[in-house]
Amino acid sequence: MKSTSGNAGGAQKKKMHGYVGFSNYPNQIHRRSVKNGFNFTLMVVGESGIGKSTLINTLFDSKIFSDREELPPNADPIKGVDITSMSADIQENGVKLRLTVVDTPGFGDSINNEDAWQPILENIESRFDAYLAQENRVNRSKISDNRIDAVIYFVKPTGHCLRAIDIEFMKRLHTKVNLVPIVAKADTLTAKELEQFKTKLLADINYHGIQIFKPVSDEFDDAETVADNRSILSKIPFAVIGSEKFVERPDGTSVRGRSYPWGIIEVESEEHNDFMKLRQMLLRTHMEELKDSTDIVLYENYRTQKLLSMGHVQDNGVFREYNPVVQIEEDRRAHEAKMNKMEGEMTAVFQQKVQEKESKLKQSEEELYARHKEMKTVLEKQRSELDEKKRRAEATVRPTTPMEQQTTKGKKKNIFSGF
Ligand SMILES: Nc1nc2c(ncn2[C@@H]2O[C@H](COP(=O)(O)OP(=O)(O)OP(=O)(O)O)[C@@H](O)[C@H]2O)c(=O)[nH]1
Ligand SMILES: [Mg+2]
Repeated sequence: MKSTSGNAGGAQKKKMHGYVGFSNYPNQIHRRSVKNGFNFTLMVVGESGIGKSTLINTLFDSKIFSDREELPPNADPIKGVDITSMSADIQENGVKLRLTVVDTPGFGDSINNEDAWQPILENIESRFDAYLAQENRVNRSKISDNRIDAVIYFVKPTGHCLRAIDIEFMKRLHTKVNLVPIVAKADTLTAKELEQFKTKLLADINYHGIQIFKPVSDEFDDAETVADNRSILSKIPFAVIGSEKFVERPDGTSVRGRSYPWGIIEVESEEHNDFMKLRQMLLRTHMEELKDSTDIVLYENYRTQKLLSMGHVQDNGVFREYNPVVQIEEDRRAHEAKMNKMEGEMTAVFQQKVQEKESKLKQSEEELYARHKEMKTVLEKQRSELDEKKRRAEATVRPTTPMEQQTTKGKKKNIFSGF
């Protein structure tokens, strides 16, 4: 069929003569986004006391997690992983963000941590399931999205390679969530130890084929974005420190950091740790990419697998462009094929019937012939018997010559004359 645009396969480039206004579209999106606000859901995973709550409070510069209540000395320790979620509405320069942080206290605290990843994976999948159920509803106008956009995985600053629990966790989850591994409490290692530790971690991650979230540039990115991505990439896995406390610098100003007998470590100093790069990636430059990757790649894969496992199959026919001429031709061909099939079936039935009749006729002909032959034999036999009888009868009643007749008469007389 001929394309009505006159340019099948691609749009024509047209030069405009004046301002019509669609270049304002990004501003419309911006206005609507500011009005509606954003959602961002983060999960933090790492063993108890590794600094999860502190880092989240430091990242968002607010008390998302309140100070930990000390457990009474005789209280039962948490058994297994206990997943809790915390939401907060925060605002910056008029932009509203509904932040949800999912905490996983108890991870890695048991004696046997073999299955520590399990409840976390189940939680992530149940959020996908909830989203899928909403998508399948008749009315989809209000879908609440509670899917996890990123997991910050806290690696213990051991200075050695990744532990079995770290590898198992990341291997189990990397296809379900954007993984952001970080070296926690980076101030407990020297700069050299940190550098070596990061190299080892990256080597382990690559060796085990674990996919972690990394910024990627493409040909459409401007030079600034490409440079930003490169500098973020160079710091992965981020080695960070967290602190909500302010410390005094030698010049008298106070900054968030940690103070030691030998000096202070500033949270927001790029020379002291990678906190700034982590925050930049999560909140300033790649939040939308994390959300996109969750929605378009991770959730989509999960959804496909789930629906296939439930027995759904994709009918690509419904996605074809509708062309009435092609459709009529296809219908005609289908009808012809159907008629041909019916005709073939009818011919086969007819031939079978003829064959049956023929063989029946042949059979009765043979029977008739056999009977005829039998009767003929019987008749022949009767005839020969009759012939025989006739012959014998004729022989018995043969006529006498005149001499014989005289003799007989005389004899007769003689017979009677004796009386
Ligand atoms: N040296 C050092 N200490 C830290 C750092 N971050 C947090 N801490 C300290 O570690 C302790 C535990 O921090 P939290 O943030 O409560 O740790 P958590 O991981 O939330 O612990 P749970 O909630 O029990 O799982 C606190 O005393 C923090 O001050 C850090 O970067 N460096
Ligand atoms: Mg905590």
